[in-house]
Amino acid sequence: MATAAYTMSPLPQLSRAVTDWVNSVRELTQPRAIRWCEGTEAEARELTAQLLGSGELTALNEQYFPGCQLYRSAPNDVARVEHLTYICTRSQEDAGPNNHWMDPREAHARMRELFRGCMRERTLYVIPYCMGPIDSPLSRCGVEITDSPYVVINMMIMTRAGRAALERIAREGRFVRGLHSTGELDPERRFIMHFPEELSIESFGSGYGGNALLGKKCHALRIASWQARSEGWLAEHMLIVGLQNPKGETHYVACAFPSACGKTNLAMLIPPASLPGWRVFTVGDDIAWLHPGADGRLWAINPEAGYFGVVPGTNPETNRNAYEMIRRDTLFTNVGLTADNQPWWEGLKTGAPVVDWQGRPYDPARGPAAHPNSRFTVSAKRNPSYSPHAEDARGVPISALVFGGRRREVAPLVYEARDWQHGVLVGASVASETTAAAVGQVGVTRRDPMAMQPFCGYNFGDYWQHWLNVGAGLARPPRIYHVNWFRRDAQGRFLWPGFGENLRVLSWMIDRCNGKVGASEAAIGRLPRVEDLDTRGLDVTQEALAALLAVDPTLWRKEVAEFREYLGKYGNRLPPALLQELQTTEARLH
Ligand code: SAT
Ligand code: MN
Repeated sequence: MATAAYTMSPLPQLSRAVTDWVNSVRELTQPRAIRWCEGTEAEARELTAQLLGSGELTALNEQYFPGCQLYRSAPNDVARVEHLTYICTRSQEDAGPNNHWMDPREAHARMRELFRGCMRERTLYVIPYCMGPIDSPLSRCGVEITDSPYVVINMMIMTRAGRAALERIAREGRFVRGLHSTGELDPERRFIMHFPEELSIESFGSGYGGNALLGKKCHALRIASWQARSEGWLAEHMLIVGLQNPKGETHYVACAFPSACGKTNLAMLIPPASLPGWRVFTVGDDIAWLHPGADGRLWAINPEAGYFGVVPGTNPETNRNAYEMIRRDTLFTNVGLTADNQPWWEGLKTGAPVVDWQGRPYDPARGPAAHPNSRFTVSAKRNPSYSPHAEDARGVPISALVFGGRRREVAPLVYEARDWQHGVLVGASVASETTAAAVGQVGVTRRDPMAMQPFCGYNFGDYWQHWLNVGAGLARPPRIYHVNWFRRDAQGRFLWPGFGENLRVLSWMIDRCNGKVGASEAAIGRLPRVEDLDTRGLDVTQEALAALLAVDPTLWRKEVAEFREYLGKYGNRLPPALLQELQTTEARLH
């Protein structure tokens, strides 16, 4: 029985397919009201005012943080839950050993029971959204249904949400269906289910980030990676940054690092004073959709419209752009507060916390003031380094792809793949120490191919084959690199200063793309010699530089043996070309 009254709006008339689906969800979830999101600023203001009124949001200091609010999530709902995230394909093999799998019939049945009547006394929000510039043929659309107004205001920042997206859906007919309810926020009744064959997502029991903002990881990575394979492109966990050299030439680079490994900082990099004349432009900080262009190059769009970034550590020295960006019109989640109601987090050099992220009086004995995975949500337009080409319908051409992880040892500062095929092996071999972005132990090294371990919506074996196919079709493929900003010395100290200084490594890559600089051949690929890097004004000793660029054959033989064992899980889905590349590397190491 239908219980909801429509808020009068012409939106339900735009797409029959969307309205039919909304009606069937209404029957199942029994909301008190339905609200279709137009996507206007007035609507965002009204929702925010409503949440401030109900106490779900706290207004922050108007003088120093105008238009900013604080949201506190449930203390047991602060990160992605990979162990409760499933890919539900008819065949388990298609989901692959890299995913938790459930039969789609069983998953739908379970979710139906969770969703049944779950929105009684709540409003059902319909959020039509477009991932990517609204007029780009590379963009794809979806609709999220949710009972969380917090999700609505996040989605309005993170995507192009509202009427224009629904009009596009009405024209195209195809959209990803995402159904979300916070349920009771009970970790025992929490699931994030993906049905790539149906282009749909069902998420229950969490209100946090990647579990609940379904346009982000669920759609733009897990479902989109599946869509991308069938359509001949790549959906990747990559930032996109434009680097303009002192001569005025701009190269775009896309970099894949696991969550909370500095993608946002690299995307907003500020050139060090010792490298004058460089400018850096952000296209995206988390996700890249890469399409082969008619010119044989790879073209990238950022499907997102905002940033959902890690707050702790942000300060004027680490990322001045981000620090400035989040001082107005920003939604903070799970940070602490100062006595005068300013947000506070670890790594901020000013102010002092009096309230922690759970709203309790701050007591260092109880842990940090801000949760290590506390986040800011802010429009990309607030970014001082936002690229003038970020909204280009055709995207930006990519000169280099970069993979990386957080490794104390083994991986050198940077190396270059011999060619695309070898580059796919390099990407597949990424491993990284875990961070607070996902529930679980922090700091253990795990394999994270292409930084997509939590996000690839199908069997990694098929995914690597798809990567090989895409590269084979490119007349002018980007060069492929691996970086490690996190290498340490025997005392555990970082060898590389990171942040703005990373530009020196990126500039070597660009010079390589232009054939302007040398490299030395190593077993694992090509490395810069110390003299190939621009080290003017760099405060790193020669010994540290040598250590950063060293390849220890003993450690690497062990690394490659572990990787070979890992690949074994993929059995006959493993592309033979990848094994061939592995053999080549092994032979060179012996
Ligand atoms: O998945 S989230 O969007 O919550 C953040 C991340 O892990 O990158
Ligand atoms: Mn991410």
